[in-house]
Amino acid sequence: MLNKFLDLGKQPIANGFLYKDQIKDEYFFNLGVAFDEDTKLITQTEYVDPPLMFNDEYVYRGSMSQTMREHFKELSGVLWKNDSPMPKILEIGSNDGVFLKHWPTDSTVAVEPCGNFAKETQDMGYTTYAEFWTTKLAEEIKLTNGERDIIFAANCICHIPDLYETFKAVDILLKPNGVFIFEDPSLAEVINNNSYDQIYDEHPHVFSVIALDNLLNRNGLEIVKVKNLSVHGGSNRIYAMKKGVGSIHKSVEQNKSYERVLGLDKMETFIRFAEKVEQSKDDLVRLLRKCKYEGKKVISYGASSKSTTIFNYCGIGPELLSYITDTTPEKQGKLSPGVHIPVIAPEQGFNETVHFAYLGAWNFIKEIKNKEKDFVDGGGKFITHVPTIRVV
Ligand code: DWN
Repeated sequence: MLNKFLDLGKQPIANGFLYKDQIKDEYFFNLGVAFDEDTKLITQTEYVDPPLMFNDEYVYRGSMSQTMREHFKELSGVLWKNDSPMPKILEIGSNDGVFLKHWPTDSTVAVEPCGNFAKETQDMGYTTYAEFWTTKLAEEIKLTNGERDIIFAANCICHIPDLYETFKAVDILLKPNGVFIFEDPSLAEVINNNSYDQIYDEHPHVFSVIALDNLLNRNGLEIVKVKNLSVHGGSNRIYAMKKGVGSIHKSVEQNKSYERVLGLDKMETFIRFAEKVEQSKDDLVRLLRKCKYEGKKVISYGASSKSTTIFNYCGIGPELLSYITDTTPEKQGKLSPGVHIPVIAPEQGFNETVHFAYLGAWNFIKEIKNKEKDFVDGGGKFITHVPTIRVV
């Protein structure tokens, strides 16, 4: 049974950056968040149809941050050591190839429903299926390319509404002793950081290890290891295998018991979370209005999907944030989804005229602070809502 605990209101497609003449056709949906008493999964009350989000015009590039480029390089080094046989890998949701590029083209297969990115990795030499991940596709790949030693997915599984279909498809394509490795934002960190902006159309679920264990178990798989990661504001890398094949590492029970201490298996926890979300909204709007009243120039740094949730839920538009700077060419020159704040290149607007920059990409705070030393030295300040509204 689904118990709704949070209403983030009318929201647009989080990555639906648009031109002025597209405003009249902009798509909106109601973003409600619920706790499933049966599986303990945090999920949305209404799922957006995937092709509305993931299509040939998709704009998010995983390789835009140095942190993520290094993250995938390091992981690739862990998954394959020079003296071991090269594993046959399949990546679900390969985006612009930020992970894929560390693997040989002849034994690696990719699945990417966004046609523009599928073409990029095809051009890099990888067999890329420009399709959504389904049992039918898994059967086809098994016939054509063979079973896989490793099925990998980063920031992808929590994007798929039907988890039963997803896990069944993994079970079809995984070798008997193969490993399914996937990483997604951690519910524990979302609760600890009050980072409710991790919830938007592309993230129909936010995973706890408890919920994933329940869901994988119902589909012939089980978690054998969990690694906590710092990326994207705190994520978990889950290692799963076919049931009964691998030995279970102590990290699985450790994570589950930590989550029980946090109350991630109880509705009351999420009711309290919803109260904190509302408080965060009031505090952010108050701070931005104060800045405006004092004549300060405030912009946003990083046109993230996460900030789409914040701006639309809080009702923050160009009257409070002059513009957003972002390094992604595909977002520049457009308006942000729903509230229509102009997005420009950092070279055009991240300068000494800016007093405050709201961190839309707070998850890269270290990287950004290092990069923007001149801004900070010149008296510029960042604003973040994580874990509470503050100037840093
Ligand atoms: O799961 C998802 C995550 C991994 O990526 C997707 N559903 C979509 C996307 O979410 P996001 O847009 O919230 O991700 P980021 O990586 O937090 O977005 C940061 C944005 O900020 C990007 O558009 C790049 C930009 N940026 C920038 O302009 N200057 C980032 C850095 C580090 C910078 O220095």
